[in-house]
Amino acid sequence: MLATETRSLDELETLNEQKTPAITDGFHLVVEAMKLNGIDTIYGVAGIPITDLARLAQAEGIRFIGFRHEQSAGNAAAIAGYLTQKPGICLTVSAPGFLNGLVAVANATTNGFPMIQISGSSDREIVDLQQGDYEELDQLNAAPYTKAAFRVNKPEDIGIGLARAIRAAVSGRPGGVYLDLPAEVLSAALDADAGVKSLARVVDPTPRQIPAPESIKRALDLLASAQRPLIILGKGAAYAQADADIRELIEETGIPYLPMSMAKGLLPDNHPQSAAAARSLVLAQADVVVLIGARLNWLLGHGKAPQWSPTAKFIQVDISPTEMDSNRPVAAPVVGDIGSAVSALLTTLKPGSIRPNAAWLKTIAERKQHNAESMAARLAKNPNPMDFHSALRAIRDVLAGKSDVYVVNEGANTLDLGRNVIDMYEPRKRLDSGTWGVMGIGMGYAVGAAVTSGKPVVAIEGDSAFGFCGMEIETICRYELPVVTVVFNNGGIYRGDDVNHSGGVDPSPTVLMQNARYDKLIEAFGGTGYHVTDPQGLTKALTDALASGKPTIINCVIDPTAGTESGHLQSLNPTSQIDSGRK
Ligand code: ADP
Ligand code: TZD
Ligand code: MG
Repeated sequence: MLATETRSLDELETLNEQKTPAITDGFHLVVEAMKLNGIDTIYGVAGIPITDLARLAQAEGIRFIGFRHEQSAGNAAAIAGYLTQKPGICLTVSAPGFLNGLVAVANATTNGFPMIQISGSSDREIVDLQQGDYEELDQLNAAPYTKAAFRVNKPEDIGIGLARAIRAAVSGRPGGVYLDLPAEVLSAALDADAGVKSLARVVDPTPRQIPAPESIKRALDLLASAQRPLIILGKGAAYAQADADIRELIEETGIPYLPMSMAKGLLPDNHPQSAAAARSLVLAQADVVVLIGARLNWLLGHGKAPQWSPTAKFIQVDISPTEMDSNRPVAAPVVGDIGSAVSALLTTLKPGSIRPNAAWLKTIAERKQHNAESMAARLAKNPNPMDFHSALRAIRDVLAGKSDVYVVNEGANTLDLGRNVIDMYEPRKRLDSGTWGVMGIGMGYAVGAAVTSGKPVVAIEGDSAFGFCGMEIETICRYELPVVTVVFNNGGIYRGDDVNHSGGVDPSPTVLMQNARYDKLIEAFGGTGYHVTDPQGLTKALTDALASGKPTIINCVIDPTAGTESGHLQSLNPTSQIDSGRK
């Protein structure tokens, strides 16, 4: 999987004899180690001590995408990892640059995206004696926020260091890995022959993990006993790229399924077996639930009442054994990689042995119909000023039939409503705030998706969310990426109409600049800006922007009173029962 462009050790040795002098150094070994492992892109920010590393990598044919902030570089690397199953590489300078990137490493670990943050660091002797070096920080201390963290202390360990980082990032549940390269290791010289011999090409970095046959039988026996079965597909299922087998399992058994947000499109959202429009009903009434690459975390109400039936039984397909029983006992754990597990389920499945009860399918169909009608009525309203629904309807209609477009989505109302309204038709095309509900991933994910795929990206961003990463529009313009950013401008976090109850002049904590013109920002970098206030204007702007393929921002004015505080997460937002300051 890592071998897009690889060289054998023999080839390298020959090259070495022909081209390079008898001396090499850490910089060259890092680049050679990357090439040996098929790493073709680095996302980063240059500076001491990794400037020459970035330059050399570029000179050697590795694409370097330079960002304005390390967090976005890290997010781009993480989403590249999710999309390609190869660890995305983020390169940062020491201390502050490292810490900026670390947020993305922690987020990648939380979401199960494979990435490696490679950071330069200051001289160990000075750091360890805390003598105050330039950008001094003991960076390996951040290990708890990573899936794994390694430091290379001598140049001949660079190859093994990168190999360990690659394996840690992609094997098992993928995650964010930190690789610390002190400045002195980068500049250290060593014998070129010894250097090349120290490199390592990772063989089979994501070995198949075949589930035990008895776990497959146990799962199928339980499923055969179900009256009201349900399959839940999570982003682990999307990541696994076992699309055809997953679809076959669903269609062969006739079981209704629910996609988690980043699994939307794994089967097209208009698939007749999708129960997405009857979500609360199926969660509450299912008697046997098959989780495929989805965790029973807060996004699924921890698998507990009131969202779930207390008697429901769970089958869980996951690569991580310790995920089982994490929130609720799992009756039939299937531990293995999803590709192998779903294929084993299909092979062992006796035709006709699993059939959901007809009454169950009828109940779901009725609820879907009812909810679809209410949604259609909601979307058909055309309020002035424009609300979230009518703006999203316009985007949905432009994107229908353009299934190659990646959709990035973050914000609160912008995210929650966007997930419900925008249908996806292809796997791994929806990229969003994920497990943490984090803000600031938008532009990094947009760049990562555009760079790895060459396909257009539409980023639907709350105005607050966009602010966390907005300077990357310069990056998007510099690399001329086909990214259209639609800023849902309601003048605030959740809403734009909250007031300062002290009577003072400062705005409320949730309020942003009213009437901001985000479209003008991109004009500073030669991109195209649109300012729209109604669905017709949005339809035209988005259509034109996608046709042009040029970096674009659409400032989409949304009614400041249309949103809900905390979006769909009101129950998670503690409020003061004494005096909330709202009055
Ligand atoms: P969602 O948020 O979509 O519900 P989660 O991120 O909570 O999804 O869950 C994804 C799960 O998928 C994780 O528990 C992870 O261990 C698992 N996973 C990721 N890749 C694979 C794979 N290739 N095979 C099996 N399980 C996987
Ligand atoms: N900081 C980070 C890194 N992540 C967060 N999730 C938050 C802060 C808190 N937060 C949310 O959970 S949503 C949100 C913040 C600041 C922004 C919501 O405003 P928006 O979207 O403009 O992006 P809407 O459409 O106005 O709701
Ligand atoms: Mg907003």
